[in-house]
Amino acid sequence: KIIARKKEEVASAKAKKTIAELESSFSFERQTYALKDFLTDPSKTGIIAEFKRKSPSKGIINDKLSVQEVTTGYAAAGASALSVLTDRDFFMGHDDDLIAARKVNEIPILRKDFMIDEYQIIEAKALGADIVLLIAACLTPAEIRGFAKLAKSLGLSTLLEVHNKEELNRSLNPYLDVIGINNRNLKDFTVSIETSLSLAEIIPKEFLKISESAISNIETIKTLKKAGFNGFLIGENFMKTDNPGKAMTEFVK
Ligand code: IGP
Repeated sequence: KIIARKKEEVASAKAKKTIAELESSFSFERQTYALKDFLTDPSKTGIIAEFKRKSPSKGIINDKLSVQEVTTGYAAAGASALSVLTDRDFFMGHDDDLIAARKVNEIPILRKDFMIDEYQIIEAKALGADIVLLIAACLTPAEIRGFAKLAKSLGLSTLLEVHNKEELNRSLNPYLDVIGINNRNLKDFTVSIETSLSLAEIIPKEFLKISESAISNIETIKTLKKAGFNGFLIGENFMKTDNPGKAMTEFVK
């Protein structure tokens, strides 16, 4: 359902702005930040902190706060990177949220969306993103390879998201350096940290590992670090409070 909606969205975006127009945008000039450098920076927390107003599984999480106040709060709390939803229909996000976050932050930003077309990768760069998300469950291995190659040529990092062994094995390619394991099953929304723990061992050691979703206590981070995880993607646990940056500061203390 999401994929069909995305196809319409991309078609209408293409009609409004050509690839040449995207490429002439001012963001194409900027030096991007590499995700792997920030994940391995010992002065940062390894957390990729997410700005998310709403989700299909939880409904409205927080629609009161500005993207500027939330993301600068996360950066001050030691985030290695930021994740900003740009999907409107399912997550109440917006491209303008990413543009706004870019203006006030100097750490990598993930464009959190369902990427199904090369156009969206070029658009991510134009919006000021540093990282694109490729979800193995939505893409063929050839698409993942092609999209990751394009991202790399634009100076963008790719976060490949998998949630089982089969997706992992079919999707790896040399243009990737960071693998995310989603603890939330996108089909039935059930969550389990075990998903990360069991897949950790079979990820080849040249890749950095991130555990995504349903992380709400610091003990879980300790367990994941022991299992070799370099990064942690956290949204709701911070967004459900009225001061997500402060919630993150308390969390990592
Ligand atoms: C954050 P949580 O449970 O901390 O809010 O999860 C992030 O992992 C989640 O939003 C997410 C996501 C996605 C959203 C992971 N993969 C793909 C949309 C699409």
